[in-house]
Amino acid sequence: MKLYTYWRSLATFRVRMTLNLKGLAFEPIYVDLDAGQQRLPHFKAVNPQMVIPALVEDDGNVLYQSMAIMEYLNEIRPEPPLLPADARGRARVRALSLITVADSHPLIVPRVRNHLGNVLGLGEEGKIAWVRHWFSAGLDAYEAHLARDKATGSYCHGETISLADICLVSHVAGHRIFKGALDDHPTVTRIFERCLKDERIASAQPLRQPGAPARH
Ligand SMILES: N[C@@H](CCC(=O)N[C@@H](CS)C(=O)NCC(=O)O)C(=O)O
Repeated sequence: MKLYTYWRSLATFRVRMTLNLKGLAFEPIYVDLDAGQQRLPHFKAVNPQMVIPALVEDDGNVLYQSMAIMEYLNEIRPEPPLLPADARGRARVRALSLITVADSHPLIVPRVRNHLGNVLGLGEEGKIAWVRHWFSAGLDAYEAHLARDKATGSYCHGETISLADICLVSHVAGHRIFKGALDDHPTVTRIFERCLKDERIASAQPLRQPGAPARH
């Protein structure tokens, strides 16, 4: 499989974690988002939406949208399961995942930040404040749900890693890239740190990818 990826891409980070957890090898193809390579014709031919990740299977089938890719990988490679066995558990894990995938991350991607700057005239400081606001709002939602819910364990849902953890880790990593604090989010911090003890997650981190700055 070929994964179109970039060190800082949080959506691609989610897919890298999933591939690692499933023990699936992939060949990375780098798309420099800072240089706008996602808009070049050769990548547009792969994913007309001009966003990463895109995962290309050996027969040429193209998968896109991180949540769909993660669910697909979980179906074709069931072990270890990244969704609970019960319907309520699956609904909870998907709901936690969507706090970042649907309600936070889409607000901070490059094309949104570019639009805020180029079309609406927001300066660099304003754009950073915007990003921090939406990351913090997502973290508040995670913390409130995880802290009050008995289903929360060492991980977001019980004692095994699920899609919710993958999504939470990507959210916290993004928050940190933009220098956000975690002081008010003890449950999120505990789960994030626990997840990073797993090398399959740790090795997929943005700052461990080729092209990443030594520190950010
Ligand atoms: N909802 C999509 C988000 C895809 C997305 O926006 N990816 C970002 C990188 S994390 C991207 O390629 N952005 C390019 C741009 O905004 O121009 C997913 O989860 O896969």
